Amino acid sequence: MKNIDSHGHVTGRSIYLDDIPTQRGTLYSVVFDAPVAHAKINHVDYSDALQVPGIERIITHEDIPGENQIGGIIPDEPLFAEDEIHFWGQPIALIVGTSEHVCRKARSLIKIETEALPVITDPREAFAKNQLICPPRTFKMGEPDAVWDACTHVFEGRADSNGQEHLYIETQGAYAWEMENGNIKIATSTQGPTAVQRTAAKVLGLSMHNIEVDVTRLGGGFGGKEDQATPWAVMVALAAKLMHRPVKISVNRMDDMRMTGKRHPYSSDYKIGLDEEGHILAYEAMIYQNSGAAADLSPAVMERTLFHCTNSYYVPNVKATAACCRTNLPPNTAFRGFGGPQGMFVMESAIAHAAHEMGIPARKIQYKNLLKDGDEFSYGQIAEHANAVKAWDDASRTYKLSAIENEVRTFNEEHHTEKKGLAIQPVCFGISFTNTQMNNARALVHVYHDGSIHVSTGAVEMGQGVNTKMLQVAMNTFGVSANRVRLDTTNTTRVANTSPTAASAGADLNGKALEIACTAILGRLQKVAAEKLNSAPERITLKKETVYIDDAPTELHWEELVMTAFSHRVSLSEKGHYATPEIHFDKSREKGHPFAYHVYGTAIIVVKVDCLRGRYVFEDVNIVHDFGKSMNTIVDLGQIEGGVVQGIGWMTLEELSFTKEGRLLSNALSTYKIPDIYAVPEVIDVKHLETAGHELAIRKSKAVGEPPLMYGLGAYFAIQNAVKAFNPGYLPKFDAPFTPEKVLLSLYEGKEIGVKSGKGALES
Ligand code: MTE
Ligand code: LUZ
Ligand code: MOS
Repeated sequence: MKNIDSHGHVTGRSIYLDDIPTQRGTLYSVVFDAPVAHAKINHVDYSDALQVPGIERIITHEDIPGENQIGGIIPDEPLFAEDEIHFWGQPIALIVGTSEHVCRKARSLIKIETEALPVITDPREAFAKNQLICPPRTFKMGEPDAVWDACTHVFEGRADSNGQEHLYIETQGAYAWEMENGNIKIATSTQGPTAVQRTAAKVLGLSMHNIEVDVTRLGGGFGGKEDQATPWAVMVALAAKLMHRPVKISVNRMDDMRMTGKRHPYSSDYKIGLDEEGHILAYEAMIYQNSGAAADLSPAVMERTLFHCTNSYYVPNVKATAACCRTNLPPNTAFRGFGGPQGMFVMESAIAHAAHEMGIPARKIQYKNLLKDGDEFSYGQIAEHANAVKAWDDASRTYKLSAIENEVRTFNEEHHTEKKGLAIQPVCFGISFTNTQMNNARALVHVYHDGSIHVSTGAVEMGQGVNTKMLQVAMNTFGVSANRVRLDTTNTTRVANTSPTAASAGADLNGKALEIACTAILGRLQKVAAEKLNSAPERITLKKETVYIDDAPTELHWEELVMTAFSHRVSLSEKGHYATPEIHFDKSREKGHPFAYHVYGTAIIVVKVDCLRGRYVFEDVNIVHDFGKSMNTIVDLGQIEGGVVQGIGWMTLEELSFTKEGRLLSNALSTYKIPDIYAVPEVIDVKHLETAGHELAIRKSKAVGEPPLMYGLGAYFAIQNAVKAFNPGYLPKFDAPFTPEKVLLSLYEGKEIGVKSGKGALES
């Protein structure tokens, strides 16, 4: 089944936030944000700005009727700065006027006097100064300290990974208007409609039932709209309430890049111990997360870093500690993988380090230590249906790994200014919100008496195809064709108390809730059919819009069945509620069974490095991925391709850069490079690992949103291997992204490349 949005997208008819028809009297707004990273605010002078024709009002914290507080996990973030600025780009006021243009003009006329305070941008410095968002946490299994002496090899080092700009194509935005009786409706581009509703109620001094949030779809979220779509929506809701006019905001790209948080940069120390044969006996990590200026989702991201700190490997003795370090950067937030990729990068760095010192390819160590059924994760869950070895073996066989190894070796022997590098990247990612209580969802289904079906769920469509999957669940459960089903917007009045569409769990949670609702209506229809056909309900099935008895079609058609049920006064509506069974986690012990299941896979990555220029091309990315029983192979394939390219971008080209004063330098697409069509791998081939799927996955089709991003980690190590082939004196460093500049320096590190003059200069 094709993605139900494909036609709308290519014809430009899909509705995004900025396509919503504007109402008469709509006002536009722009945020005035902090021009320094850390300071006391002495005075802000809005007088000139207010003189600009078309400016209606400038709203500050003083205008807030409720609480000036938007923190989700910890209440530590004001909507508008009051006396102090904590990051460059922090909102101070909302300028509201008759056009965005006049608001921008007014913004340039605002004068602010500040008194500088010390700026911290480095997480280790923040840690040393005890600037922590919350107490550090430690996951521990076995006792590493007891086994270091027994290890043949022990290596220690440092691994750093930089942040990542989400770069959703549709920037942040929202549109709010007042309805009757002071109620507010907000249309917004958010992954978390309930978070917007709750926070707007709090800031506006209203109750949640006064706020209706509606989301049609997002032009991408990638985690950047899990929490950080909220402030914009709340600001325009506040303006709409204060001014009794519809108010809209559509943040432009540079404002968005400057004001929003990103993937967390991490800096970590690791220690790894192995035996003679390369079995990892012990692993220890101290992980410093650069959280930015407020908590946002950082404690949850840090938690997932710990969950994934050993990736797909079984390590009997683990001690990993992570700290959320408060710096003066915009609060960092969810980004595809949610701290998992950062934790895995440290582990993969430790393995690459060990392999380098031991003079063997990293893949020998990786393969030896892959998780098997019955192995325990450091958090106490036991690996079941562990497909790590299966995926690796399948990839190795299908893509002829030994032939690739030979090909790379031969190429490197024959070429002097170009080298190839090979890396294998296994991935194991846990599915479920790590916070157990968030794993629930609801769906609302109406069957209209003409036989058409209306579906609402808590899932937000952001390009990942969740609406297509929801439609498939409804059509398959009822046995009707796709054109009978309509997926409505995500709306807090139809589906309440939702978790954000995140953690790759959107399709599982909402799909299961939808299945429950559809099955309940189906049960009633089976009864009606049984009565009408003088049969028993359990003998009735629905297929191809027809009622079957014991697999034999009858004359009773779907439309007639529905009409009969309606005339018998049978309810044709239902609300389904689903809460993932079996999962639990005890934070006091840091042990439990937090994940419904794990997703596995293996990528084989080959890169070719131009050793004169430091540039590189990814030739082949070959992946064996555990889809379970994919319910939509085209949608899922799109998720793999997008995820792996986004992961490679993070590891290679995308370089966030802040000055030490906390100003974002990579603040536009001219200075922040993401993979374009020339940078994506020449070949991405994806094969399905044949597995039974999992009962807790929707229709046994495993979650696919985030796991593929982590295949991109292999890009770093593939480049590193190419560099090693060129420069035997290179000492591996783990400092992502591996930009062409860094590659060039690595290629010549330790080599004499000074310009010689005189005889022989040309030859050298
Ligand atoms: N795919 C597209 N096209 N756009 C997105 O914004 N977000 C990713 C992933 N795939 C995203 C995407 C992230 S971060 C998550 S958590 C999942 O989709 C969320 O959707 P799901 O739970 O339905 O998989
Ligand atoms: N969000 C969240 C997430 O709140 N909890 C999670 O575990 C999670 N995981 C991935 C992405 N977003
Ligand atoms: Mo995704 S980081 O869970 O929005």
